[in-house]
Amino acid sequence: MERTLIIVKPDGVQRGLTGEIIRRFEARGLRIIGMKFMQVSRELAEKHYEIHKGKPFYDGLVQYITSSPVVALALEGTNAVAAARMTIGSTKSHEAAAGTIRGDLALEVGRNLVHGSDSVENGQKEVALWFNDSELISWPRNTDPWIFEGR
Ligand code: IDP
Ligand code: MG
Repeated sequence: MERTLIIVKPDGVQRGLTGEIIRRFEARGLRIIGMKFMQVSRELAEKHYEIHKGKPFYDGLVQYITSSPVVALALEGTNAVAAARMTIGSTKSHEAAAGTIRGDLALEVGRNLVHGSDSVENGQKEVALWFNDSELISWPRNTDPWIFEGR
């Protein structure tokens, strides 16, 4: 099953949108296998955003994600990565389609509320970076056969 790491970023938590954001992923059918409220360390932020190192927005990005608590979620589902990215919307919030989290709730790229893994490989890697095995729960959800055909 695909996995994706979702982060409700500091602006989402500060604005009281945590529930609204999680609701959209739950309603989409993705299964929560891990969730925690946490303060991101500089070390974790730098590892997570390693690929953006050297870009002009990198320092601001690390500052943003460590500025205040976040809620991290590990989600599982068929097509979890692509489906979550569509639910999140384009990186530049002002260009994100209406109906997406960013398109409905955000205006700027540097305050775009939420992170979602960008590939199946990164979904597995990021979930492993943010969660210990003991923080992940593999559970059969009673609605799974109504969401995942043939399971
Ligand atoms: P994504 O979150 O849609 O996958 P990425 O390109 O992976 O977007 O960029 C990671 C994060 O870096 C974005 O979500 C956003 O918070 C921030 N970011 C990206 N581009 C810019 C920029 O041009 N200015 C300020 N922040 C940016
Ligand atoms: Mg990204």
